[in-house]
Amino acid sequence: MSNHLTHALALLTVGAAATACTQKAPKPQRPNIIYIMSDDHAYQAISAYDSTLIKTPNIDRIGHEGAIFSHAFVTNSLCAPSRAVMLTGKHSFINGKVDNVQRFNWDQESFPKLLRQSGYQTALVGKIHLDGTPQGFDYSAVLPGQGHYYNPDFIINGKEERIPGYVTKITTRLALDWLKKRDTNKPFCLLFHEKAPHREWMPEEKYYKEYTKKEFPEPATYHDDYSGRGTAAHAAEMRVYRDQNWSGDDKLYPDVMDKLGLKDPTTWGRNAFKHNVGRMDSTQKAAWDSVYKPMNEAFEKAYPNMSEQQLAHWRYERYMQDYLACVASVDDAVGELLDYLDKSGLAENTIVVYTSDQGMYLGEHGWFDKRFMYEESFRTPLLMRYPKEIKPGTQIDQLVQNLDFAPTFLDYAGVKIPKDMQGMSFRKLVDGQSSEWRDAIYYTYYEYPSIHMVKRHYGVRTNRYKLMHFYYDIDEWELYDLEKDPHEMHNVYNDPAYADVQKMMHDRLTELRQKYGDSDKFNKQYLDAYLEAVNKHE
Ligand code: SGN
Ligand code: CA
Repeated sequence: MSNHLTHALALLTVGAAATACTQKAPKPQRPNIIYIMSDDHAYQAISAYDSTLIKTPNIDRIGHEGAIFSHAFVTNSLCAPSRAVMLTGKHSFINGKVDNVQRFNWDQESFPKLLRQSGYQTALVGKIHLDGTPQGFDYSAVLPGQGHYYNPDFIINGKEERIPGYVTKITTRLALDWLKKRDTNKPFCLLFHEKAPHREWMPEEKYYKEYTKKEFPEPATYHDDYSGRGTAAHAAEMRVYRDQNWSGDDKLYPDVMDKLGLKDPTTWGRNAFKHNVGRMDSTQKAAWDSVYKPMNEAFEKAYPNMSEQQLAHWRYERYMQDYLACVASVDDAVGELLDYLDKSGLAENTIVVYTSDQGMYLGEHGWFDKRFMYEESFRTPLLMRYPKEIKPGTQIDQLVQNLDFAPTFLDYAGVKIPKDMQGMSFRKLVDGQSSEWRDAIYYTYYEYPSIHMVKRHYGVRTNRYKLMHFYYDIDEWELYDLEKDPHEMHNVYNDPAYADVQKMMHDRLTELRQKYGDSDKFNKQYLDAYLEAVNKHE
């Protein structure tokens, strides 16, 4: 055989082998990803964690059919920073979005961008709370800023329109519409972000009708006097019985407030009430009045004879009724989405995550809101289902953070995780292949002075201990033994019995600050930029 012929035959063989190869081993099917995140949803209000307050059968389903995380945390307990961490897989001081005020740079790398580049279809529906045009999505339908509960405006692929109805239902409909019209030849990643149950808790009609009749037990620490802790807890302005608005939060009508001589801490509450209720059409408003008017009348009658304790209880119950009613609609939304996955045959190959942008105080320590590194706001719910890899009923107790989402999703999608992402993929942890994991997590918080007056702080948490440093206008350290004091009522910093622990926790803190590249230099830089931005705004 001539050399030429041998060569041609060889080429033919290689070609045939290559074809056979592509036919025999098709690229493994990559999983779809649905990342559901609601806003300010406390784990205390998910029955898979605690069924005292509410039953959330649909959200629970994700955990029962997959995994529930008992120690999931954020790195910075505030809306916009949390979302920036989730997208970039980097701490706030690295991605630059440290508070709700300073700008987010959408030009930086994010996991949706990387998924999209690798052939995924990507969509973002609902609240994102990051200024600028979202990047990395084939489709985006987002609420401007905080968004509204009733007849909300949406920016759909750059165009703003008002959509009649209730926000949780609309967000679900938009997400389902996108899923139905997507290209079925490609895997997809959907970020499905609910506005609810963010303040000022305006529930859907069927649920305010139900929940305004319910009673709720106060948490054990509702009347905390903060004597076991430092200045920061005293100074925070987030007490349900003192700092909520009678109008926007409690839903008292302005004329009732005037008759009773009640004033909100700022004019914001009354304006918010006017704007929120003012968006309703006449049918929505009539339904609202049919429930909230009698409630106002009953309160007007009872108020003169109410003790301070009774009033504090009434305000706690008002908070819980509206907050939990908003959660009930979110649970319905999750149910609709899971049903769709079942019906369309997508359930098996779709990763479904349920989480919140942070935790929330539901009256613990007397508070609402978040921001602190104390457990209720530092922790966040996390449930995850992926029938192909995760065994039903899995419980993960390791310390995971929202920092880990980006690398985890890239790992599942078979996309290389950029070296500068600071989180870790928890894929092996959750499918039981490995239990190797970190044993300490790092936290930073910056937005002060600001609404709720939670002082700037950073800290470290291990499985048992937590060390925090409050700085800027104070210089105070707090140390908690979470095993002996799970409600964090006794700061043991400088307690001789904890001298060794204190030293060990300082070492851990230094180590983590070095590892993630944080320093006082960043604290100063972001403080200056914050003050400048706030002053400009005023
Ligand atoms: C609003 C709320 C605050 C809340 C921030 C940030 N007030 O300002 O209570 O802390 O949002 O929340 S409200 O009367 O306007 O609702 S975040 O989740 O977006 O970070
Ligand atoms: Ca939030």
